[in-house]
Amino acid sequence: MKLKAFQSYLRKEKIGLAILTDQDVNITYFTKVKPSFSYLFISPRSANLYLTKLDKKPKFKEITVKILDKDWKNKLNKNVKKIGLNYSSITMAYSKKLKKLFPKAKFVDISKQLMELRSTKTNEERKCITKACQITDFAFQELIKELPKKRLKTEQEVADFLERKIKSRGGELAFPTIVAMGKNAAVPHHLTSQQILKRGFLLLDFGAKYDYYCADMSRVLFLGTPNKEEIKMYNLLLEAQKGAIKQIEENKSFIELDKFARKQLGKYSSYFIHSLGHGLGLDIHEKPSYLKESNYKIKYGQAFTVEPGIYFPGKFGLRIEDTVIFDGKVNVLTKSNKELIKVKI
Ligand SMILES: [Mn+2]
Repeated sequence: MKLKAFQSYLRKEKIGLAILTDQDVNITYFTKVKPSFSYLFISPRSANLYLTKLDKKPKFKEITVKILDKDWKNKLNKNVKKIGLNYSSITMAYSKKLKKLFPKAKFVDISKQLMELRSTKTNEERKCITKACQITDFAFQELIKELPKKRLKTEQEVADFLERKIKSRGGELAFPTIVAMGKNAAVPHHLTSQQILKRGFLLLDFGAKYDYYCADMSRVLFLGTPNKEEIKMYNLLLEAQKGAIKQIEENKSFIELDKFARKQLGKYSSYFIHSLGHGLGLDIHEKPSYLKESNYKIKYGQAFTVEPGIYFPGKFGLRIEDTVIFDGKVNVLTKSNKELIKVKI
């Protein structure tokens, strides 16, 4: 992805070399591969991916592949004065090693620049996120067909089913699937358990990952027949979610969008205990953020979620979430039905 843009940043900041280490997801960002072990060295003019002999050697136009042989360190240019490291990924151990390897260099943090680059997506990234969302929709659709057959008995079995369907379409998991029955859903990050399915709201928060890119979606089903109060709460949340999506426009701040959703919930807004969403891409949580302190505005190419929720401890929890991408207008990429689906039990 935006390798050239990153290199011009290095040039501008007079950073002779940026080093990304081992499990840094930014290696995948620039190379579109995920080696079992690697370093990526990027200078203003070149980029070298160092691999062990254990991985398949990828072919690139703009990146040279080198092998971590016995004397790879001796072949490095040690005269570089300023080296950029990703402080939010590198371990202390690697940082120490590199400081020893380049004793004359000054080290600076490049984490912010990497986050900013990734906060708006290229067309290629957009395609991967779109595909991840399609696989997510597919798994949900299959679940809707499966649930009335009453073969799935527990939260865990529902999660396993969704995950199997994701994998059957070439996807991986963007994060561990949350399946929360009844009062379990009052904990937004409930750990899927052996809880037996029964009458009540069933919350699903899950997503596929395709070509390293994440989708994120939450839906709530009702097992059995909901009462008036339950339908009212669900529809209140649904209107807030749809309303917030309609408010998306260029240069509006994410804080404002968050505030709008809260206002829609009226007296129930105190039960909305997290922010309205998050950016996503290679990571399930990345920039842009809805948080006050980061003060992001809606820009072309951003991919993010819109996910208001209300949580009543000891009773139930609701969250409706879509993944969207902004390209002058809002595109909702997760297309699964949001009306309250009732499943006979
Ligand atoms: Mn989410």
